[in-house]
Amino acid sequence: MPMQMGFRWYGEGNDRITLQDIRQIPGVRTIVWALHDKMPGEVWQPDEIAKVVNTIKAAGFNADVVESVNVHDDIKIGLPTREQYIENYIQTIRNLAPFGVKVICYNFMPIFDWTRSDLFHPVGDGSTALFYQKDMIQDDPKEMAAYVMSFTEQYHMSFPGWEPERMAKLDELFEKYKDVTKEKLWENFRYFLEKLMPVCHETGIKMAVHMDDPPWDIFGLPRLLVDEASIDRFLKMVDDPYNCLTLCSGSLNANPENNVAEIVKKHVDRIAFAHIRNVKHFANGDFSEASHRDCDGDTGILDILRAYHDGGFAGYIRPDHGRHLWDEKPGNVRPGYGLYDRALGIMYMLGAWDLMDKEQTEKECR
Ligand code: DNO
Repeated sequence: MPMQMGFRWYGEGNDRITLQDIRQIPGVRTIVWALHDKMPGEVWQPDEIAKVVNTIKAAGFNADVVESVNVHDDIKIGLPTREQYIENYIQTIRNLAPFGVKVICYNFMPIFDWTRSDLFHPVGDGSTALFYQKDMIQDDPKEMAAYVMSFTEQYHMSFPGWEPERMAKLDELFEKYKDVTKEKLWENFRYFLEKLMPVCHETGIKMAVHMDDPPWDIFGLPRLLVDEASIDRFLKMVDDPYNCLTLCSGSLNANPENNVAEIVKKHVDRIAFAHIRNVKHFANGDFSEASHRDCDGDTGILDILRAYHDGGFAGYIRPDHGRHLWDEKPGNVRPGYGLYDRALGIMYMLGAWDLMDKEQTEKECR
């Protein structure tokens, strides 16, 4: 099967972008979806799944990729209560399978998902983008959480991984994580995945872990999937074709030392889902997200696309965060998930892909 282009959609009533809008972007086959009102650890029920999947399919898309089924902190911490949460996760996988789901994207980051200091930072051309100011994300996690929660309160918009219910218990959560060293977290990760692999084989669903974003420890919390060596370790730790990656170019490349194209070449068979995002670095360690165009950032988007293409990538790909353009602003757009820049990103990626296809066909004909 060839690569399939996807678009993340937050669901009816939760996303201003409609499936009809997405239909007008050339080449999109897959809607990347989730039940966004579910807390980590809850079972996704068949009737709730059916409602969303039927809507997606009625609009002419497949619903092959879920992003995310979030992992309960007790599993990451390794508490005895993890057993029930793992059972629930397995039940969710079983409930998703009859609807044709092929890939579950998730992450194993302690407490916080992606972390940024400014969600609407001016890029310099009138647009805004997500921005990471290194010296602001050092000591006080509460300040960061309060900043993200201010958007939730003001605009009635909650962000996956930043559930207000969890953010309200930050002290308790930090206390629970205090003995979770990096090695302990790896061990808990292995435990979780080994329990899941049999049901993945049974249902044909791949587990595709997202990279840690940014790819370094924050607020004293360990982060695991940060570079090529840790990805190698992860894939070897549970060496199973259903234990896969959501390789996020922008997350990894926030560290300029990471060469994402090389990682793609090495592990293309274990990448179930590709997130393509471009990042621009600043000398002091700050970074800004950028358009998908190669020269607008430092991620090496064209080399990455070439590595996927020439490696015969047959998974799912989606534009990741885009800038906010043309009147997209706080209150009318989900940070990073506007319509326009992601649509432009798709056209850029498909342009490059079509050209590489054409070159290859011509070569083969000669
Ligand atoms: C950022 C996203 C991540 C991703 C989760 C997966 O915008 O790519 O939040 O969905 O880390 O669990």
